[in-house]
Amino acid sequence: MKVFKTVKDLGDLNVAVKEALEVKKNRFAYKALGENKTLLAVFFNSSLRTRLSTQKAAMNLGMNVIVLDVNQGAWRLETERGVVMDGDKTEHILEAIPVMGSYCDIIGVRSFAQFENKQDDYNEKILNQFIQYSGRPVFSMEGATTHPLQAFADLITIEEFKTKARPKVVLSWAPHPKALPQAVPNSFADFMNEADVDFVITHPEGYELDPQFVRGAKVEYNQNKAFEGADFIYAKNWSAFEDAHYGQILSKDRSWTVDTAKMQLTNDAFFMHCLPVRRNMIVTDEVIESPKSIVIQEAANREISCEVVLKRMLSEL
Ligand code: AN0
Ligand code: CP
Repeated sequence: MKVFKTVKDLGDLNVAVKEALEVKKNRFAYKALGENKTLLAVFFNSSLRTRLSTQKAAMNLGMNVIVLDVNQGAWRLETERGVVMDGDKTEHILEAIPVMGSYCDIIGVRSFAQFENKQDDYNEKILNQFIQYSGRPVFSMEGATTHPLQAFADLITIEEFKTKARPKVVLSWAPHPKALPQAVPNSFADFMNEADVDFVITHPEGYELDPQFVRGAKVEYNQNKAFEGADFIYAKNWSAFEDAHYGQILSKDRSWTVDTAKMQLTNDAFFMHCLPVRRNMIVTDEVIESPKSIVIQEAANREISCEVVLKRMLSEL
């Protein structure tokens, strides 16, 4: 594996999930694979889970790890080619990326959507420059449009908790005070469309996601109706994708907050969220603290999803 951005990069999803469950049984089994190999994890944005789980996965594989927070201590980077650099940006990303590549064997990049230019975001302008110019295998630690390590961990979690062959999985929009990217719901849809689940997306009108990720999934605008018979509720906020309102907040309607009354419409569903989550906006205290909430187990599986990706990249170096 040279690149990890979408579900396609994993190949057969059943094989990938089996591999993940094997890795989870003995996460130190491949410790020799990463000997004298270095992971560079580059963060353009904040992180708790990705930062820690990625380092842990690399350490499980015997790798050395360097973490760079671009906005804390590195030079300010120019990302546009052809500009006269007479402003506050000291270094161009076209030098910075190959330099970073020279110190490591694999690179992880977190670079969120900036909501300034939809095309730049949906072309993964920053992440793709790392792929093009670093000379190293590159994986997304949440790019502008996808968060595949999260969705892979989500799928592993659903595999572990499901009690029927084909569970009903509902991705539900929920309110949030700030404009958030579509990366998490895009990747969740991307993975669920490939998995053996009955997948439904529910959101207010205007929050339609990119059709390349939604594909044939059912979209139900009535949240209560969508929740009926669900085995997993996956809550997440996202901002508008459509051109006219790209990156904007169209609604903060708290009637979409996941509460106990809504969970009672489901088939005693498990509650999932990628975290970080705003309580009593996205989900009530009661639901997230209930025994059906599996958000902590879900976050723990981030170590496993990342270990599978690193293991595959290491084995092809
Ligand atoms: C980010 C997002 O919604 O993409 C990261 C989630 C993993 N969330 C926030 O910025 C709160
Ligand atoms: N779920 C997730 O990616 O969390 P962080 O933003 O804390 O890494």
